[in-house]
Amino acid sequence: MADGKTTKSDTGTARIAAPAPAPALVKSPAKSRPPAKTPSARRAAPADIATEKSDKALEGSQKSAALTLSSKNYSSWSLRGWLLCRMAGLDFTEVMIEIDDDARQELLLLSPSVLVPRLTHGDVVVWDTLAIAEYLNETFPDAGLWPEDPAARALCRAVAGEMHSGFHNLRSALPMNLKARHERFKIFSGARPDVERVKTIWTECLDRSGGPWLFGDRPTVADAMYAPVCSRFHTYAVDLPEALERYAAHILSWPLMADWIAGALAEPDEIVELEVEF
Ligand SMILES: N[C@@H](CCC(=O)N[C@@H](CS)C(=O)NCC(=O)O)C(=O)O
Repeated sequence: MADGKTTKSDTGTARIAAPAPAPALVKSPAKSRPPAKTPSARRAAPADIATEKSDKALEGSQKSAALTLSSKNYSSWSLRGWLLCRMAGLDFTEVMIEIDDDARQELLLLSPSVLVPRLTHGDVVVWDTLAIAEYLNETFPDAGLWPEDPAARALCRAVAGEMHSGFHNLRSALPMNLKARHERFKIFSGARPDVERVKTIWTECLDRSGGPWLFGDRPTVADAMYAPVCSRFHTYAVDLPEALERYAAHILSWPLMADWIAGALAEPDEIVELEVEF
């Protein structure tokens, strides 16, 4: 199978229409990023900066893009990468790795980490979810994937990084399974500190920003990183204080999540080999 340039007929991949910019992603004029500090002689007027950003986004939107994913029901990293691409407004083709497909190994091997998600954009290939987030942020600066305020941005990077590099016990004890619901699930003691740490992070971010997203009135990389945790907390009926319950419900009713969940529900049931950490 060729690199992401596969056609609909031979892979069953779906072309994703460029999303209409969701209201939450539209930058309000009052919040637009201040011009970068440059020597006064070279300082660009705000209008020039806006044009520069739009040109960059236009250039980015003209390249063909494909995102390699595995199961929508089970693959939390696929979900994170997919949310980031949609939040950036990228027009991309989904290349799904079918579980029993002979092409699975070949597709995974195209990702140097042998993991998904993997994004191709023009001749750029980028894998690993945080690297994808940074690449999308640079290519689509208007999408505001990171908060504008430097202190909020630092915190956002820290909590996104914490998700990316940690929470191993939570991930293995409470695997993502969007179709499942376990009302009386007993959380393995080793995973409880992870659950508590997630609650602390959400509380700190929401108290600081006022919500409804972790960093205020628009979704950022942190929300994409923690979206699968919201689904896990729902699946395993994890008890949350009201404010965090509200946040998790906000994420689960996010139109992008609804799109993803619809795809997950359409997948074949019970892929036993994936009823483990993902
Ligand atoms: N640190 C990686 C983690 C990616 C990862 O673990 N992906 C899993 C799916 S959620 C995977 O590709 N597993 C191999 C497989 O699907 O066979 C990232 O940030 O992208």
